[in-house]
Amino acid sequence: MSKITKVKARQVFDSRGNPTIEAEVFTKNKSAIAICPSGASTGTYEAFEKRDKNNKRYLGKSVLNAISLVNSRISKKLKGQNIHNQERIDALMINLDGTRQKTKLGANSILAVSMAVKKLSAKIRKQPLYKTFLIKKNYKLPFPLMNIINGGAHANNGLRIQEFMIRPDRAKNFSDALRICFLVIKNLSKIIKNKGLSTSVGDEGGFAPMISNNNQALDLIVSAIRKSGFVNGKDVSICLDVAANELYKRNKYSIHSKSYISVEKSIQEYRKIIYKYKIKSIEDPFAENDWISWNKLMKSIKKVQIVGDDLYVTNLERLKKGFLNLSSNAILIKLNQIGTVSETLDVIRFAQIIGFKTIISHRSGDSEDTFIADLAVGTNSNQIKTGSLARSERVAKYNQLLRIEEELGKKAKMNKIH
Ligand code: 2PG
Ligand code: MG
Repeated sequence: MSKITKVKARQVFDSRGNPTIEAEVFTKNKSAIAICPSGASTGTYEAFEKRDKNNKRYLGKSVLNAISLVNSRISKKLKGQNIHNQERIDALMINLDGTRQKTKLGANSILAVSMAVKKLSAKIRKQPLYKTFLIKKNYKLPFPLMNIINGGAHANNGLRIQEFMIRPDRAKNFSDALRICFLVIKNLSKIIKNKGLSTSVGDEGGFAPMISNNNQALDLIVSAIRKSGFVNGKDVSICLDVAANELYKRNKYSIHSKSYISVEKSIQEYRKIIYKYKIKSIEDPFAENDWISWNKLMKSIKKVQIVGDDLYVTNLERLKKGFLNLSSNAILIKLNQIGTVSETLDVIRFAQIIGFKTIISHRSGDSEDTFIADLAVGTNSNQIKTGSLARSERVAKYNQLLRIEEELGKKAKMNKIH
């Protein structure tokens, strides 16, 4: 048995340049590190991210208090624990915190430690990380939901929809999936440039041209897919994250333009763009408490993946509610929305039992940590959403998936999306 001897945290920076926590967990002669990511468009029901609001040295964004809690209380509690007993370690931290949303210790402190424990356990067993989750054989590679145009809270261009993504539905393997996305992105870059627009990128590496109309963004993507020699809706599909929490006011939404319209009208507009642009997946089409509208949309469209992100916040209770309410058919999984590896795996397990697609996701503020790439393979998740082929913190996850694919060799198969 390998026992934890110490847990140490330090302040590092995320891809937006904001402070975040890196935890390092030690046994007698080994250690592993993990970095906690951070969102911009967060759900109200997410686990709590602890920051030093009153410390002006880092404009209220430092995580020094959370770090000192890891170094004192968490370290003391976990000392002597068996590194391979992830569930017990996570339970000890959950109990030490004692609140529903992990407000005392902060989900950022707890998660960084939880991920580092998982990594160290794999390292000690000399196993690749992806082999230590739910799946023990027949590993499958996830389809990338690759972000190519950024809007909403991830850019300052005025686009209502937060993420415009592509999914290479006919890719034969993961490297081929990346090659297809690469071609579309390079062609999109040319098209954007030819229109005299900027090819600078947003928080998740997708282009952030100064346009403010959803259809204009969708038209650009359709042209790029065509220019790359692919058929939209067949070889490559367009997928969206509306992040509608940000576009909601008094039962109305401003998804399709700046003006607020009713739910019925919003659904009509959704149907129009789904048909016109052959959209295959829509995340957070409505706000986190608007269960009725989610259900209406599910009933009025067929064969489209409807993904709950802020709706579920990787929380088992909310997922159960969504299942009973028939709110969606897929769930976005973000470790830091719930705060431990064990709870995340519980949610994935349940989602797969009820037939939901599971999509492992980065956060808009992310790091070089590639934990989620392994998590996607190790849980047989159909898709991974981890930004564009730009910005190292995004590309790092894709590169890790390429390594895993190479290691699996001939056994590597793509997951199913239908
Ligand atoms: C989302 C995420 C990730 P954020 O809404 O799905 O793309 O964004 O991390 O800002 O919540
Ligand atoms: Mg989202």
